[in-house]
Amino acid sequence: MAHQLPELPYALDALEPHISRATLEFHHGKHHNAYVTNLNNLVAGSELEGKSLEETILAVAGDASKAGVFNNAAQVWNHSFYWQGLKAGGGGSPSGALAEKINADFGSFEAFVEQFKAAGATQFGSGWAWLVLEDGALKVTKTANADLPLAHGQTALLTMDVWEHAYYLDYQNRRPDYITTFLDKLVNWDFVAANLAAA
Ligand code: MN3
Repeated sequence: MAHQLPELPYALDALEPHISRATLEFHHGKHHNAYVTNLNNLVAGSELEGKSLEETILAVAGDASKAGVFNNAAQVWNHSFYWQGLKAGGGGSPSGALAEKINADFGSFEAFVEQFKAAGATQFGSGWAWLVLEDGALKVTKTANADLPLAHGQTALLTMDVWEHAYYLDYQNRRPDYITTFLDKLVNWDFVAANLAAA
């Protein structure tokens, strides 16, 4: 079966005023959808047709001749994951086992926030900031363009899209304001906790 654009897990206006309906219409309906269409066109008739998204990413990661497949497959994965990490009334700090793990591995929640903000702010050009699990420890990372933790043996727990299309309609050039709002108002910590529990 061809790759599909997943439905957003909330209404297009659910994240307002922090992320507008217009941003989600373009970001999900145009950008994310284009990655799905491109990926299906690129794998049609090849040995990759019918493989899962993860299988496809791992099959072509590091293969320069398959960069188009990798970029589009990874962007499909990244966006589907990003949507789930957001929710109306989100943000603030986590609780339970996730909070304890963050305190243990970063020293404090505030230290995590500082690292995550810095990763998003210092990713030059397009890319992603991540909270990942690697060898049993939480880490903050950043990746350029479509690159993702799956290609580096890490388990993704949370991501923040810092491509301009993620925030430009709402924040213009003010990426730091988008990052602060992401953390204060939008993070779905239940999703992150479930990812940690399943890792
Ligand atoms: Mn995006």
